[in-house]
Amino acid sequence: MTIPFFMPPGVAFASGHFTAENIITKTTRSGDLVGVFHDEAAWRALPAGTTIYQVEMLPSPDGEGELFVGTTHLNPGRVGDEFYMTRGHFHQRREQGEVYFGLRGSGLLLLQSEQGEARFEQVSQGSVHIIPGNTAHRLINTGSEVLSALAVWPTIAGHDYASLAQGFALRVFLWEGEIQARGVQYG
Ligand code: PAN
Ligand code: ZN
Repeated sequence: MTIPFFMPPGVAFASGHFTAENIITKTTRSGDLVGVFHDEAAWRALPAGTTIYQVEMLPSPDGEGELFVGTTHLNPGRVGDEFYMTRGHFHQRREQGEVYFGLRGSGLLLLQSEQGEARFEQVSQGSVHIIPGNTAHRLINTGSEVLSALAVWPTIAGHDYASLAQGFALRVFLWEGEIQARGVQYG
């Protein structure tokens, strides 16, 4: 008997690019990241149209129990001394977690609790990151290649960017030729 089958979408694990119809893409440019980088003068000097990262996603149905699958491609580069990074967010539904898989490039996943405790996980090809609920997350590209990470998260999770208006408690810079993290002073 011939097995009836449906041809599922595919992902090239070397790059994170999907093969499917109706891929959704979103580009985040320097000009979209107001107030995200520490060195405002360096950020202003960068053309607003500079692509910092792109997300490609498979279309998914809405609703409880459904999942999104998407890849973030974060370019290498720095604004002043600070490495390119995603905006970062809590999920609107705070209890919802997410899984990231490192595919190429090298960088850091910055995780932060609602109490403001921050920590890093090293992202590289094959790394698996289980982001618990109630945890804000941001990717930082500390390498010289594109950093691509595949993510799976509940469609109901939503994104809350506003709660991080003050930013994360740690920033990552290239300082005297070394990758260094620094605590952020507020006030
Ligand atoms: C990811 C992120 C993606 C872009 O798909 O949305 O890396 O980062 P920002 O949303 O912070 O701009 C994810 O974590 N989804 O939940
Ligand atoms: Zn997320």
